[in-house]
Amino acid sequence: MPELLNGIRHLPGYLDRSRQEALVEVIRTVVAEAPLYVPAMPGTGKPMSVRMTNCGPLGWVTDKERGYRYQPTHPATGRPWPDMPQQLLDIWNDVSGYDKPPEACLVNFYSDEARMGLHQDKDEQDLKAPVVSISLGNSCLFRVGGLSRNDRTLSFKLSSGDLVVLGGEGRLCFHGIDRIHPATSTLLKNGGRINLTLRRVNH
Ligand code: MD3
Ligand code: FE
Repeated sequence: MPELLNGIRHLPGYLDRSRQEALVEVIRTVVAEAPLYVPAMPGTGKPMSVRMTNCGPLGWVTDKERGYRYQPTHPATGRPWPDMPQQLLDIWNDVSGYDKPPEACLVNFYSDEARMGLHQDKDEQDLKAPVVSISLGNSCLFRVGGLSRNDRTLSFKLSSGDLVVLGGEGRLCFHGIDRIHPATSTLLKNGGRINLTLRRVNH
């Protein structure tokens, strides 16, 4: 099912094992420079179960006081985010069909117990640019709906090496991660799942 909803393309097995391993190494380097942190929900301050960091000129962050936003520095270290690795630019150029490079790569790390509730991604100025999602490690149950929270949803599995390109109408669909399937990949020694989302933020 390459085309799920208008503009949502699933590319199963896009990355072979050696490219997955190379990306994990790249992400280890990013995390060494920009440690994973626990994001908090705006207003309540409730911690999210997913840990995050970023690379590229901008990073997506959230905290209790200031909420969801993009900023050029890490919230804990105050340092600029690490450079966007060439491997990620190559993937963007191959699948996005977009003429400008991504400004942010959000790195989501899921323990086997972590989840991400149903939400829309609309913190970007440039909503015409697609979002490119790369899955590494244990597989997960991904859910995608429509433009309203109450619309019917469709669930499918994302496995290590899969890409999803969210463009067109699909760009603003509600989506979330219902569960991680433990022990379904040997890529990450300590289990869990990594998702990378490449995004254009500004016009
Ligand atoms: C569908 N991440 O970081 S990526 C997120 O696997 C996020 O970590 C999930 O949702 C994850 O915001 C899902 C796939 C994804 C990303 C953006 C989308 C699916 C999307 C935007 C619109 C519709
Ligand atoms: Fe999202």
